[in-house]
Amino acid sequence: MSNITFTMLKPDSVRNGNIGAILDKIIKSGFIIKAMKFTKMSNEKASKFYAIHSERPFFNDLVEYMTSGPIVAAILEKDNAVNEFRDLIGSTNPEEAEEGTIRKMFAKSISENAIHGSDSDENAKIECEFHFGADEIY
Ligand code: IDP
Ligand code: MG
Repeated sequence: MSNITFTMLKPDSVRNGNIGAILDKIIKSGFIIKAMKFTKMSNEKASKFYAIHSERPFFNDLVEYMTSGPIVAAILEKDNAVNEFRDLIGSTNPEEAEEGTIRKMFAKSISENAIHGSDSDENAKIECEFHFGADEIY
């Protein structure tokens, strides 16, 4: 699955009307959409998704933010997808993100940072399967 990654356009991207612009950038960067849904995560689902951060001081705020409105979840395909997509979204903190990256262009802060991208092939597989059934992937 090294050619697959998982993304979420986070609630601030949906609220601020940036779904179209962000998807356009993703597609023009050569990613192919394999699965996509407009959905809202429950508290339980967001807590499970970010379980690795459960001991961090920002965990409760993170779950509150990620459940504050709908998201767009998607599976994307490209050679070396995980690394290529992390390059496209930029640093976690948009102030440190490179010019032209999605977080530089659309994120307001380190907490509300517009978009998620898997950080490894192993996590990409877990995250894709967390959000999508086999019959939802094309
Ligand atoms: P990533 O999304 O760039 O992989 P992670 O370290 O995995 O960054 O953190 C997950 C999410 O938690 C971030 O995207 C951001 O929404 C939030 N977050 C990370 N670090 C901080 C912080 O220091 N303060 C507040 N929120 C944070
Ligand atoms: Mg991460």
